[in-house]
Amino acid sequence: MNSRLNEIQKADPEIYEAIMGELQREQNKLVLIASENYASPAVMEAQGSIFTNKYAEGYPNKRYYGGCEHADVVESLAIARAKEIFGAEHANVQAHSGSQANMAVFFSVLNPGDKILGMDLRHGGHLTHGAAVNFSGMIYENVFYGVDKETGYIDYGIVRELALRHRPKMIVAGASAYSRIIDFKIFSEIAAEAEAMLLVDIAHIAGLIAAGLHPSPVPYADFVTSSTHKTLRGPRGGMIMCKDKYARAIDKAVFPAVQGGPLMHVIAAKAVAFKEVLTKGFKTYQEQIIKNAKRLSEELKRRGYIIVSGGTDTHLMLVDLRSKDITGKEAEEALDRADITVNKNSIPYDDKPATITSGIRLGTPALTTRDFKEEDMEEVADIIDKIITAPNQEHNLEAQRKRVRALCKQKPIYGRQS
Ligand code: DSN
Repeated sequence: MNSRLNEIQKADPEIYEAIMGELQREQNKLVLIASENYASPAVMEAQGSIFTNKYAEGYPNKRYYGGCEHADVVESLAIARAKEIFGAEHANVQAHSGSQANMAVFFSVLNPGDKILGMDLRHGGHLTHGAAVNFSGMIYENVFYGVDKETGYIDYGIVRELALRHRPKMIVAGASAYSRIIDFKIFSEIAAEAEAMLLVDIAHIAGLIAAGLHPSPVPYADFVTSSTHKTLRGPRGGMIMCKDKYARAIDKAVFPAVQGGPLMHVIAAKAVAFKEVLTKGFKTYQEQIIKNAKRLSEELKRRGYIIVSGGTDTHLMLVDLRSKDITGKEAEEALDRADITVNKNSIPYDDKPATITSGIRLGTPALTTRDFKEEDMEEVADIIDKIITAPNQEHNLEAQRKRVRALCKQKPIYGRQS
């Protein structure tokens, strides 16, 4: 990896220093942010490739620029592989991000003022599922469902009741901080009953679905969107899948409605990542992500932590810190000082603002990429507990930092460069 940065070092020492700093950070800290991962060297090579130079507005064999013959190969492969992985009728791989994928879906079939029923951001939904501060909340009318206060699970009875009462044009399923299997079949039955379309945003669980470890929404949903860099472990980006009948509308919504030129270097990297998904090792990796998350959740529970919904079926968990007399913000900061990276996160029915929160969200995709197994999760849980128990004692943080360093050294993410 280093050898390719000689040119940056010469041309822009400040950026070089920042990249080297990031290399050290990724190498020497434990990343438990549920939405982050480490893309493979092949994915990063494709993303850093000369395809960054090419304009290719349009779609394969229907471009607005000459010289797209190689871009066509790359995008056609990415589309074919995406369709193969998920069994989709149509795939668009040009969305620059998961948010833009969702925007394109809304633009393809909704009009300003139409009603959307989505999961409340404060209960684990995503900004683009109707939050007031987001385009989805500004342009459309929004109604929200959440999770049950006692169980922490989605209450499908309430989703149905809301759908029949409000008659949204679109129902959005999918979440950023929900640790349980989502029943997409029930969602599709509710959508059919309410005569609504169904969009499922699988950004977080795309890798699990690709590996057959979480039920797929593709047979049930009108539209399925995802980012490509979370459990799927590709480059930072987005994608959309849909039924054939929406193919033209989706392609037109992505380009020219929402975006201009596609990022061909990112699409090349998506194609490489999709090829990796189609290998046998990918399923083993996804299985290990779930095993690690379950073990981490159990180990934290053994140490007196409350996990929202009581545990996890996926790659993430929400830790309710109210029993530990520490806010999410304080926990995030203390963990960071001991070289563990997490994000503070609202828990359902949180009485603290999103800038403080009563919880943290933990995920295992990145640690699993660096080959952490269940037994390592016991050590990780113990370190987290020790930090949260005495977040202001410098000697304690130093002791935990040493344990983090030892784990990182045992399981380096970037060979032995640092
Ligand atoms: N911001 C992402 C996450 O962390 O879940 C979702 O887009």
